[in-house]
Amino acid sequence: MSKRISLTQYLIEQQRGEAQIPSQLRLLIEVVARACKSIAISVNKGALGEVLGTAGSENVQGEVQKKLDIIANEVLIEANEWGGHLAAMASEEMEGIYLVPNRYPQGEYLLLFDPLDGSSNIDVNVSIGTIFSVLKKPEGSGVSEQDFLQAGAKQVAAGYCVYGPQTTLVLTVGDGVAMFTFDREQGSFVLTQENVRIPEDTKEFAINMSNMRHWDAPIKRYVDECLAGTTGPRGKDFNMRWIASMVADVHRILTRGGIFMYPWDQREPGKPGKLRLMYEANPMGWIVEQAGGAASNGHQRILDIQPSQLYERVSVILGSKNEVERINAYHAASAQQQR
Ligand code: AHM
Ligand code: MG
Repeated sequence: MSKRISLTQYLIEQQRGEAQIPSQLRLLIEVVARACKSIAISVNKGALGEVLGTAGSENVQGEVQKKLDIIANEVLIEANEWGGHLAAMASEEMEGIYLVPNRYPQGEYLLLFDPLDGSSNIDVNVSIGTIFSVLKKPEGSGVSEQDFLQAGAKQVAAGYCVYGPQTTLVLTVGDGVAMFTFDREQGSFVLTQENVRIPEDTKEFAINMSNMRHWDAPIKRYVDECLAGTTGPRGKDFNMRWIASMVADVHRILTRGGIFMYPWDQREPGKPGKLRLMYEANPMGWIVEQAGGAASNGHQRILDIQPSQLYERVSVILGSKNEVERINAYHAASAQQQR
C-alpha cells in the first residue's frame, strides 16, 4: 500500500510549499476538521444517539431547526472558540456574529459555517454535511459584522465535510482542491485525492424540477434543451440528479462533473435565491473554481459579489465550466431581448 498522508501532514506541506499558509491558518483548519469528526460521530449514531427530529426552534431566517443543526453548531463553536486563531465566527444557525470570549486569546481569522447543510435529509439517512469558509479579519482593533462582509474572492480557506457512506473532507487553501477520507479506526483524515478537476463538459444536471413553473426564461431554456436529449439542440442525452444536500450534489460534481443550479425563481421575487452567499455559495464557489469549474449567479461570478449582509441569499449556478458559461450566455441573451 502506498504511504498514507494525513491532513496534518498535507497542511504542513501547504505551509512549506507554494500556498505558504500561515501556521495559525493550518491550526484553524485542523480544529474545524476535528469538529467535523465529532459531528460525523453524532450523525452516525442517528436514532441511537437521540439526535434525529426537530429541536422545536427556528433560526434567524425563520427555518425550523433540527436537533443536529444545533448539535453541529455547538460542536463547531466549542471546538473553535478557545484556540486563539479566531477573532469571531458566524453561523447560518445563529443571529449576528459570535465573538471569541474575552477569556481566550484573539486571533486574526474569521470563520463562517453552515453547521449542517441539507437538514431536510437528516431524518431520512441521506448524505448531509458541514460547509465552512475562512476570511482574514481586516486590520484594526475590535471586530464587527462589517468585517465579515468581504467578497468570496477574499477567502483564505474553504471546505466542506460530507457525512455519507464515507465521511469526506474537501478543502482548498487556494492551491487546488484535495479530498480526505475519515479513517474511523485511526481517528484521522487521510488524503485520498489531490488536484481534483471537474470536467469542462457534462451530461448531468442537478436542479429541483418541482420548481420548474417558477423559473426564469434562461433556466427554462437550458433545462428544456437538456431534456430534449439527442433530438434537441444539444444533440446528447442528459441525466438528472437532485439530492437536496448541496454538499452531496457538489461532491458528485467534483467527482464526475455536472452542473448544480438553485436559481432565483418567481416564488418570492424579492429574494435573490434560496442559498446563502456567505455560508454556502462562496465556499462552494471557490472550491469549484479551484477544481477548474465555474460559479455564477447567471450574471456575475459568485466570488465577485460584495455582500451587504451576513444572511444574503443568491442565485447559484456552478459546476462544469462550459455549462456555466452557456447558462450565463442564455441570461445575457435574455437580458438583451428585454431591452
Ligand atoms: P439548509 O442549509 O437549510 O439545509 O438548506 C440548503 C439546502 C441545500 O443543501 C440544498 O441544495 C437545498 O437546500 C435543497 O432545497 P430544496 O429542498 O428546495 O430542494
Ligand atoms: Mg445549508
